[in-house]
Amino acid sequence: MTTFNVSNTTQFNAALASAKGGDSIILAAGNYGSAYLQNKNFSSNVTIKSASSTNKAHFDYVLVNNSSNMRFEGLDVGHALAPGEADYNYMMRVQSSTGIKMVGMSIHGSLDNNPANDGCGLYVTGSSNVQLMGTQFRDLYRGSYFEKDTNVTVSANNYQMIRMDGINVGKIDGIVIDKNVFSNFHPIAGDHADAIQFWQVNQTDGSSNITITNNTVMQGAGTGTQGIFISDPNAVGYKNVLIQNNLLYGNDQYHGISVAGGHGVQIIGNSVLSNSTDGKVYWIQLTAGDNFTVKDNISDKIMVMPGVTGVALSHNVDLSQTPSMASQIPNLNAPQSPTDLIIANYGYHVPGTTSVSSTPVSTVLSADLGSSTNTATSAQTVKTSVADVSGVATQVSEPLPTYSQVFSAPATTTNTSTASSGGQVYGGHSFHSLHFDHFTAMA
Ligand SMILES: [Ca+2]
Repeated sequence: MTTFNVSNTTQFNAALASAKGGDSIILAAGNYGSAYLQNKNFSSNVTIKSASSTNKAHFDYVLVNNSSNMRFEGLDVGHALAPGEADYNYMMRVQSSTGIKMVGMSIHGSLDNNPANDGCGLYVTGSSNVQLMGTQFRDLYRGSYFEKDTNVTVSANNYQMIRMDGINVGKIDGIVIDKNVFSNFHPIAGDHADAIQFWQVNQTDGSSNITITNNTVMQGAGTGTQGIFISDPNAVGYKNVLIQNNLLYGNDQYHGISVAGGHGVQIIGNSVLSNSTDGKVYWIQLTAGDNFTVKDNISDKIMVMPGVTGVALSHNVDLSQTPSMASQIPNLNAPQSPTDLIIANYGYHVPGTTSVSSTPVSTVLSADLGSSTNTATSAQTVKTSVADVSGVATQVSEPLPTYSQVFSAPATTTNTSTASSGGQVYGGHSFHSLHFDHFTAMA
């Protein structure tokens, strides 16, 4: 095990050239420019780490290509867009790689509290066994995008001051999205902002084994976003999906949790809420697919659209049906933190505080959900522990950072150049042209 202490690009490149599995490269604070890490295959982790957690070593751009077993820790990655640089360019790319870990990173655009002038954060494609944890995304068009990957963990990351989407997922087999925090988004007119969005446009295969747990989406000082939006299914769709114990709070939006083309989907114990005077209902909606379990949720509204089959609905609060339940919510109209939105017996709870069965999520995920035409069985509807996602609990040893720990300077509470809560144009998704028309299903 060798530790290389480096303080400039020449030393960094030399250390990389001689590093072996188990070695560490410790970077003094400074600007290391752009890194192109290709064909770096190590037998075990090589750690590339900032010496200081408060004065991070900076890269303008990082590419990891055709490589394996690297752990990036505490690096600052990003840049303001150059004149003429496209806003779909990413600050960091991981492609055709395996065993890549990114921990405690800061990935950002120009830190001027305006995500309308920024590129995208992290793109991971064609890769396996990827972990993204404890990383801050800020001042970005999009936060992170995973496409054609297997076995991905996205945990305890913080998405703030984002223009469009926090997490995007294309074709995937095996992803855990757990304990991430989303707040203070600033879409501009024409954007279709989601905290978490899955789609399958132009993908030749479906997605499977998706776990979305313990995430919180608070509107904060920004514009309300859609929450967990699983859309645009191809013929295969989304198989084996667990959406549990997420808190979604946003105004001026409809899609809190929306699933189209799911096969074997559990939606359990989520809170999907908006201000009582909001003109739009923030809903849980099932659009196409089969074998759904929906229980223990509280939402403005819960809707199962025609054609969806095999739905087991139980023990939910639909505030459009029982508006009196809203009075149990501590501070529905001006929540300062997730605890202002927690009630007993339904919806989101702080992870680890619920009294539920001991069946771990991993057990449910590994259960055979049967053919896509089966209806939900009692075994699938057992309420599961939300604090014991296999593999994640041991990886995250510290609590979520507070906002002040994440960013030394607070985000502006108003952003007149980009805030447009009343002016979004729906259906004009610019990222791909075949986007599902969200409102056709309402007709
Ligand atoms: Ca910016």
